[in-house]
Amino acid sequence: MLNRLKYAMLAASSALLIVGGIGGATISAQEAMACVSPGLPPGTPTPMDEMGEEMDMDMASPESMEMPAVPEMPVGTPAEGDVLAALDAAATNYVACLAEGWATGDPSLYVALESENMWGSPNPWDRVASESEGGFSSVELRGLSNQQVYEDGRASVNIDALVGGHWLANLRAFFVEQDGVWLYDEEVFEQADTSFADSVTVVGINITEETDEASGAVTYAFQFLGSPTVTATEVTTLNFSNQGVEPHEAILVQLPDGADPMGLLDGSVSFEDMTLLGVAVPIFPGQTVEMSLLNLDPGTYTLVCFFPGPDGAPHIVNGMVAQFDVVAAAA
Ligand SMILES: [Cu+2]
Repeated sequence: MLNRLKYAMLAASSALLIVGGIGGATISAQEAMACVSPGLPPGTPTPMDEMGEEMDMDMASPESMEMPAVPEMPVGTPAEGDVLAALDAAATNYVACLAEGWATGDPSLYVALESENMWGSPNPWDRVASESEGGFSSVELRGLSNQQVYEDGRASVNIDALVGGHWLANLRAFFVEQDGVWLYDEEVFEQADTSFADSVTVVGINITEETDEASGAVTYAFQFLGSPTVTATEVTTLNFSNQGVEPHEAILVQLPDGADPMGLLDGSVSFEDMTLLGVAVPIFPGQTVEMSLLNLDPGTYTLVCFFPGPDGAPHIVNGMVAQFDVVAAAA
């Protein structure tokens, strides 16, 4: 269950995918396109189904979760003309299909628009299976910007999107042209532009690792630099600084009132009880990553990391969970 949760979280976070730059045009709801997707042929058996337990174990091994260092962003040149138009259309359609797929529970709508590179598997049903385990409920395109083309033939566009109603995601989405169609190929989260907001609160959070000299056991923490009580503003930006040597993630969720987050481990708090609000993944050693949230309601919020440590246990088991409260501003 835990492995499935972690996998779902990673999958959900990766599904979002769009980067937004500054100055992108806002796309109104009226202009939003309907999803155009060939879909995937039904009934294809998935290796994930067949592998079952084996896959779960694989996901839990530190080796399989190992992350590379912070990737260097390629340098491109501004996209123009037909390529620019095709890129914007492909990104807009992808987000429309993502929204429709999440709403209808049919991930094949957007998986069909992804290249084989997206998940390292030539079988897109692996992706469908992973996407079927839950995640965000909605995605709304806010703007496209920073369209670029690269020497390897790929192109990228930053997608600025509101995910699940609160998360201001900004992703650089890479596309590759195959048989005349621009397919979603890779996504890298970038910092959201929050300059539109009248009020922004930045919450500094260090991610720390402490090793017990005697046992070698590592304890992890989300360490708030200030108070873990945050006054509600239009935008709340969580600024994560990884002070450790392992990669981490920050998953922001809301649990039922009064629920103990450790219940995520023993199953007393289920998936279905939890509302996923935003993700920052991965956060490499030495890296600072921001997660910006729009109009967080007053309440208690939970941050958690499911990345496995050297012992194979998800970091939450060894301390990587924290809560903070959002309180209404004084009238
Ligand atoms: Cu972690």
